[in-house]
Amino acid sequence: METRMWSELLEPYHQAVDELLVKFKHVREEYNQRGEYSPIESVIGRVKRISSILEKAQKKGIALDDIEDKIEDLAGVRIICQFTDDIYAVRDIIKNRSDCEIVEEKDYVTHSKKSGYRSYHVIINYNVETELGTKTLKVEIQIRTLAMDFWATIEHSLQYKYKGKLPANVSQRLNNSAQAIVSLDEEMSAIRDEIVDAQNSFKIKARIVSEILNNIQNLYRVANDREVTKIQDEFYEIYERGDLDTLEKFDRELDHIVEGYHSQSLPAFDLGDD
Ligand code: 0O2
Repeated sequence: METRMWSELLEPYHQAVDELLVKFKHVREEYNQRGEYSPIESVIGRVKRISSILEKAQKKGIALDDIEDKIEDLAGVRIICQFTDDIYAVRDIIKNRSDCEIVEEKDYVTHSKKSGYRSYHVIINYNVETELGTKTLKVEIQIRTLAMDFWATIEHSLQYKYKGKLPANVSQRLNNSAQAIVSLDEEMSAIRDEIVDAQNSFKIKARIVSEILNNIQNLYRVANDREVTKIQDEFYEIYERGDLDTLEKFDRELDHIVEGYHSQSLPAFDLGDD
């Protein structure tokens, strides 16, 4: 196939990956905006390199004309989660979307591959709107935890280095580390609530601090400098104490002060994020 033909063939797959990355990032944002824990930690994607396509086609005896039908991961999206349970939550999110039709599922999480590889794969039919009309193509979505991703990335590099023929000692160590990854995921799941609580507190604190600083900045435009400096010092003192409840109370009180100035119709000021 000529290079130009490859580009034409792969262009809709690039579009599909780009679109799905945006969509899944927005799913995560929606959870964050609602102040809820997002089962999606991060999303990456790629279109398979031509050299990898040729290699796979050769390995599986696929004719070049059948590539689109028979290679399901020309477009690949990887969704990384924190905990094993999140993988199934993400699978359900995909199931419920009207723009993704799941055509195949491979659960390598419960049934790991012989290599020790663990990940949940879904193959979807996805429509892209092209200049030539709607094109339905397959996208492989790999869903895995951070720990599973770490293992798979290392193993993939080693397989590449040794051209698929891993020395026995490396293979043994990879097997051991695959076991360690299973234990790590189990341990993390056992303290999931603690971890999620800590992460939520961190996010809440970041939001409150940003609100307070925004209000203080706005007060500088309308209030007496000495008064605002006093408020700012008070904020630093509360911040250093690190008590979230007191910080929240201070935030509410500051809101009242700002509203007070606002209702006095003093110069309008921006209460949104700068
Ligand atoms: P790349 O470079 O990631 O694109 P198979 O017949 O098993 O070779 P198939 O039928 O395409 O492959 O489906 P499968 O087994 O679900 O694997 C699809 C993809 O999952 C692979 O794509 C890898 O990305 C990943 N994967 C599967 N098994 C392993 C494994 O043992 N180790 C690692 N690190 N990744 C794996 P490609 O095309 O093989 O590779």
